[in-house]
Amino acid sequence: MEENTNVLFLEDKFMKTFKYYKSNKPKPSLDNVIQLEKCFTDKITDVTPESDIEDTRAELLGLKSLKEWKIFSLNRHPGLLLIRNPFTALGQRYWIRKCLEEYPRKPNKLNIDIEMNLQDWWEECFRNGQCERLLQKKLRWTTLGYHHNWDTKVYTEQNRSPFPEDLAELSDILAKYLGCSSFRAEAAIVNYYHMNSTLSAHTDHSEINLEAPLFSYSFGQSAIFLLGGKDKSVEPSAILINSGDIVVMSKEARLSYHAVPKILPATETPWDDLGIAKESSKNPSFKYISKSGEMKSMMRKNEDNKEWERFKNYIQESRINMNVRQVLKEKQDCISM
Ligand SMILES: O=C(O)CCC(=O)C(=O)O
Repeated sequence: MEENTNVLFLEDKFMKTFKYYKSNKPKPSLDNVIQLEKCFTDKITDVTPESDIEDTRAELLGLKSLKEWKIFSLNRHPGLLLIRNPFTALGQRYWIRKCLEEYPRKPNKLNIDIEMNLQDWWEECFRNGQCERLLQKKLRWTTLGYHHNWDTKVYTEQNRSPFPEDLAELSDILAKYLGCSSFRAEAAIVNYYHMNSTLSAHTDHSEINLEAPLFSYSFGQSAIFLLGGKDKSVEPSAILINSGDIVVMSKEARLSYHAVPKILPATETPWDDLGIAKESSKNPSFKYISKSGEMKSMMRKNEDNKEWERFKNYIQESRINMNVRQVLKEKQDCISM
């Protein structure tokens, strides 16, 4: 009898913290939330990357110089890395726009597919010249590459679309920088959150390759991200994730429980701080991007505030998270039946 009570009590810890941060009345205290701005906390440690060689692709993918990146690890969670917004303002605009305008197009899969089959959700949202707020708010996720099957949790070759070249390139830069050069971006979930959205506790274990890291990029409004352990009995750490921050889940942390109990209004809007962007003279050789000429103009297109307005309106009340995974083992090139 006593044993049973114990088990129940232990299993409750993740949920208890989740409920605490989810609550609106009373509002949770943020005193124990790890904030990267307050780097003096004893809960995190600065990390020096494997290599400090500049990657010529970074600027064209909307990243700051690798020398400016700030990386931290969490003392309680080996394998978890946090990178504090390495994106330029134009870079943030580029990725936000991609997640809204391009990634939700067919053949990619959307949560709303069961209700309506839209070729182009973003275009449909503006079909009558005005913004269809209801339709906009309905989109909660899009899957890219190998599509995550939410029921079976099994990836298959039949349920696969081309993975976006730009997102593969971005993840390749990050992987190389962190010393995981064999990483291949093969599947992604793009999550769309509104101010009252949450994501419940789960682990990401559907990939065949669970040794490869998972890269999670966030834009827009802020969030409290909970990271626990292998089971829900481990009390999770709460981390504040701001626009542009990257979470890397590797090693022990790759299979840890995590969740998003709360979206918080962003105190800064780094996608607005354009400054004067200089024309890039770099002509890097990309690994995945085939139309490299288009990359520059796609990036600069968002300098025009009129062009950017619709995306700005969306992101000032929402958060977008793209999390990228490798599905196959290093020497595997497809999923066998
Ligand atoms: O939104 C986030 O930060 C986390 C998303 C996530 O955990 C997932 O899609 O598996």
